[in-house]
Amino acid sequence: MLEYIDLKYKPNKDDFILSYYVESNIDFRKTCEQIAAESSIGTWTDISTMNKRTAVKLKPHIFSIRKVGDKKGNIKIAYPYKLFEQGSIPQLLSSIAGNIFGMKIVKNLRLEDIEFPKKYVKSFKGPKYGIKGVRKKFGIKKRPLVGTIVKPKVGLSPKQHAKVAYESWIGGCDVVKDDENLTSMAFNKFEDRLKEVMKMKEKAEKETGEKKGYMVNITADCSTMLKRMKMSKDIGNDYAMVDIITAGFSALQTVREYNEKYNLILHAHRAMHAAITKNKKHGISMIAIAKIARLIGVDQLHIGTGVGKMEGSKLEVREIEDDMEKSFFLGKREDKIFTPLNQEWYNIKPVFAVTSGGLYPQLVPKLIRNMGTDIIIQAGGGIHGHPSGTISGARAMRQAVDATLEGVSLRDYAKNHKELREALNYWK
Ligand code: CAP
Ligand code: MG
Repeated sequence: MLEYIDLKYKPNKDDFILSYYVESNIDFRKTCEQIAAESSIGTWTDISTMNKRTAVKLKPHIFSIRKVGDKKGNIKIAYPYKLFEQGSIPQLLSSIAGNIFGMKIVKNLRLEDIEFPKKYVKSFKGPKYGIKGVRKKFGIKKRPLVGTIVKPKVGLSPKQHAKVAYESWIGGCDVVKDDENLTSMAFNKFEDRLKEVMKMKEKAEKETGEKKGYMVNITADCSTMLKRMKMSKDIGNDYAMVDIITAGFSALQTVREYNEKYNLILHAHRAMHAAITKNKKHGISMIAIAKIARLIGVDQLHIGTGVGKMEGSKLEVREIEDDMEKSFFLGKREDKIFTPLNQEWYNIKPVFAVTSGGLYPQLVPKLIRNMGTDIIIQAGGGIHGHPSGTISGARAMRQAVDATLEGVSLRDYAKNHKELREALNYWK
């Protein structure tokens, strides 16, 4: 049987480094060997067809084992570069995130992080705009962008949807997005909505003198998404929003490819991520998903709030944000099991972190304290649920951001900002 555990192995610059949390149903080392085998060149038994070249050139090495119990712990595996197809996320995941999750000998398995080698990073385009490019589009140098999601999620007609978007923009939102499950339904067809909202966007830009953005949700089968990108481009829109998990990484790579000619800002929603990221013992971490999204080249990515209604601690959200923003991410957190890996990003631009989910004015100071100002703050219920309606809701969110940037408490700022005062009294 091939041996994969080699604690003396030193990864070379072309290796992929994978960090996994493993819980085994049998002998721990045996399960680790099987994980390395099944994710690369091996299977459950020795085979007569194995050849020396494969065994030597393509065999991964388990070079680090940190146990936290009899049959569980963190392992790091170095995979040879030649195991992977340049520029193909589907093939990468079919290997390092494929069969191994289903092996009976594995009780739990979580892919914690992936460190990509330079040659692989260079085989991707990364974001077209990145943080700087989006900020330049809006002429917003420093402060967080403020956005909303039109609510109800679905159900409005195109004209009603456009009215909510208009009120959000004149109330102070920079960007307005479709909800993740609004694409093109009988009551709100994609092309009708796009037309109506663009009319309102133009009106809001004229009245406010500010650039506004509309993240239209193009999510569908791949060929329909490409058609919708063209429609968004042709009508003069700046954005395309994609639910990247439900649409799939292969489709996202094609959308990014076509974006070379459409030049849209790609907004990535992560609906369904929690089916694989939430369980801290089994699945794939959000930081690994986020790194894949940055490689493929989304410009904006939902990464959580640390304070709102969705899963994700402040520390996790900040780490993901750092990995999205920095040109070199230093994996530093030493907790008992998981330490994020380093990542040099070379030519890959930073991704704008989108923070959303149960947000409302009161949470803005904590949000900015934890995540900084290079973020896009999105509130749906936190704007359209304001007691005086959408325009006031948008104003209250902008006032909360302005107060925080001026170092003034919301309570003090609310003394002469009615909309914020109403929000503070309404959401105790
Ligand atoms: C937020 C939201 C977003 C979630 C996604 C929603 O609305 O539109 O999809 O933020 O979560 O449908 O819940 P609210 P995440 O502001 O009304 O909560 O960003 O964590 O992926
Ligand atoms: Mg939503």
